[in-house]
Amino acid sequence: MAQRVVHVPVIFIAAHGSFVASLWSFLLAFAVFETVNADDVFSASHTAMAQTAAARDLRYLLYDVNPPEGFNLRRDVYIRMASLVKGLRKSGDDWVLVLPPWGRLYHWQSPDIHQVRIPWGEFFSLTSLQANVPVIEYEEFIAENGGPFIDQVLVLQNYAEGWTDGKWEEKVDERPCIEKLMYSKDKQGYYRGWFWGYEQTRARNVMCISAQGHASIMAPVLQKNITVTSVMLDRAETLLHDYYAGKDYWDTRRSMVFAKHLRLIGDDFRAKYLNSTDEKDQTIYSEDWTRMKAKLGSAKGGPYLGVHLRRKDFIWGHREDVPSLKGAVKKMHSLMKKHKLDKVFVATDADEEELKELKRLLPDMVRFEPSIEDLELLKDGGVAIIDQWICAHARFFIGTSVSTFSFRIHEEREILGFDPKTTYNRFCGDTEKECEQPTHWKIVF
Ligand SMILES: Nc1nc2c(ncn2[C@@H]2O[C@H](COP(=O)(O)OP(=O)(O)OP(=O)(O)O)[C@@H](O)[C@H]2O)c(=O)[nH]1
Ligand SMILES: *[C@@H]1O[C@H](CO)[C@@H](O)[C@H](O)[C@H]1NC(C)=O
Ligand SMILES: *[C@@H]1O[C@H](CO)[C@@H](O)[C@H](O)[C@H]1NC(C)=O
Repeated sequence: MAQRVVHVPVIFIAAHGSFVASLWSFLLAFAVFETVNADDVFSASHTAMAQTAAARDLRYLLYDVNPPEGFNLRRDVYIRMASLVKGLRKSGDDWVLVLPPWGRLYHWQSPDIHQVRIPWGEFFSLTSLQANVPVIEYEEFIAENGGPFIDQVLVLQNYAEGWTDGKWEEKVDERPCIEKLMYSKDKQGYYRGWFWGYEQTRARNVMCISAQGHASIMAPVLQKNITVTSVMLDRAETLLHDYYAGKDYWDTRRSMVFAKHLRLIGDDFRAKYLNSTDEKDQTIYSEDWTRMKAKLGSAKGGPYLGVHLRRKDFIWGHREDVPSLKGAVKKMHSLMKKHKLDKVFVATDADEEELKELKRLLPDMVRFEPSIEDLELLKDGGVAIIDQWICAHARFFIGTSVSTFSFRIHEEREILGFDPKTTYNRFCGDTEKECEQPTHWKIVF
């Protein structure tokens, strides 16, 4: 058990003469530090699990999400799955959550870089995740399981008939597949599918399950109906949060600590270009999320305006809650004046043409723009996290309407202890009449 839980994400990559690479030797030194730390952090849970392990069968929950969903909704689905596994562990078997490798995301289009089969350790601190619920990387699952075989895939779907008599009730049933099955049988009778880009992976059995309700409605099915060792829930986003923004939600959310190398790169960037350090800005961070209990209003933040300006598909649909570039820049100027900030950091997915226009309208904006070498190291997911980390440390933040990318920044700022007035702000569309601002979700400790 002990060997399974302690996993140290060491990243071996050749250094290039770049901003990121200059930090690399330091990061490798840190990897050694985390090895030691990992043991400390989890020694308590090792003992607790070792005691019961003998009486309980080890079982694995795997999951995947509808392919078009983005990075930040996937982070949300993780919270639902962690909650399910916690519930399963309370009664019965010794369930472990297998982290679905990252890759093939619609938004991750940086050319010529390898963006598939990315382990969670490249983006998140595994020791932090493990302090919340037992998790392992997919490749560890293959090793422990004795091969790339998943016993049972359950493809989740809604009910073909919708809500009967317009009444919503929680239910789950085995049903014929509604959509075309994304798995097909090979000559040996195994099911082949995407499986995060692992071509050798196959499933012994696949069936469709209509589910309507919270993640925990799957618990009885996984405990009683299905008894095999490894079960994968595909289309896991079908299940809802058990208690959105409740204690369990926040425990899991707080455990999703960004990988140390990404935080360090973000911190270095803040110090270098934004005159922002944790001491001055009162944003001291604890590596151990269980001790991170900053009071609301205690964080001051760096002397800059943080902006998340979501573009691409958000403007293609001509949504009325998303501003023009001109409108957004006007708002930024007025916020900088109001809060006496002379710097603005902009995180955006704008395409090249829009970016050019934005640079023309806002020549002094600060952006995190990695070189191609850095991008190879960080990947689009790492750059997105660094953008979020820098926005999370700004004295004042404004994001984009109903963007999960912006929502995750709100949560990060809540964890850091910012006054909600500085966090729950969004741009309004140029002609939007009622511009409702985002909801404040308070941490439940
Ligand atoms: N680096 C960076 N990437 C961004 C930014 N905004 C969007 N992206 C990319 O585009 C993706 C947006 O998808 P999501 O993360 O799901 O967030 P969302 O804004 O709710 O988008 P939808 O899921 O499409 O509604 C992100 O994961 C990033 O890959 C940004 O400011 N900086
Ligand atoms: C689980 O088993 C029970 C009892 O046999 C049955 O009534 C139910 O339909 C099953 N549920 C699923 C999702 O297979
Ligand atoms: C950085 O911030 C400090 C105050 O926190 C200020 O005294 C100093 O002048 C700033 N430096 C620059 C280069 O703006």
